[in-house]
Amino acid sequence: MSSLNLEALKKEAAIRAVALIGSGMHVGLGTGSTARYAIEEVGRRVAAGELTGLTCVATSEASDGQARALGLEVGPLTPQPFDLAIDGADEITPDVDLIKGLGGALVREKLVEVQARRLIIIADHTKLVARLGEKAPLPIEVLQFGVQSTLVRLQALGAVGELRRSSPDLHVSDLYVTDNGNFIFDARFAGADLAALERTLKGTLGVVETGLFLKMAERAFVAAPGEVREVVR
Ligand code: ABF
Repeated sequence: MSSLNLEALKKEAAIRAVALIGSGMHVGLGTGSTARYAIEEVGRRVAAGELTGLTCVATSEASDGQARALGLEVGPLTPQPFDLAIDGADEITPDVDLIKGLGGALVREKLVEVQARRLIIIADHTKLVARLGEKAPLPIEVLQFGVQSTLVRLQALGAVGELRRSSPDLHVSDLYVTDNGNFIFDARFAGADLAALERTLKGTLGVVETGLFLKMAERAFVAAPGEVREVVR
């Protein structure tokens, strides 16, 4: 499938999710190329007068900038629950368990989306998997201080991987730094039950957060050629 068609599918899924937003809602805005279409559609609906009184929180500096440029009211994360949060994912199981974080925003995404009454995931069909870890690595956000010691701890748990670089260009060696000033370790755990691993990973010194979003999402709109499937937990 051409990348152009894949972008069209992402946009279709995004429009379906944004249709769930009503005036006056408090909305979490995700991060990544699919979430970008959702933010664009929210901006379109607000500009058309279809939505009023929205308050938003973005899950990354990039999404914050895009939303503000579209005239959306974006504020800091407070304990106020979100009526709805919309975000992308890297892998989606039939139970709507997710791997997220290839967009580098997993910590802020989890902090926002854990407060959402409804977390709606949007994706193209390439994100569907039977089991987490099939295609995508598991991003793990780690502190910069003592990072090599943290990697030794993760490798002792069976993790194989590398710290994410700021560019796929082999000549660029500097490491990707998240909005929170941390590194990301993209890890693979051969055949492991990632859900069982989540608690151990969260208890590992130096680990800030993992890209496992388990039992958090209500549903996913997954666009495939000719249809948008709804995967409901
Ligand atoms: C964000 O969207 C990240 O958690 C996830 O990695 C990314 C998916 O990006 P894209 O929509 O560009 O595939 O939520």
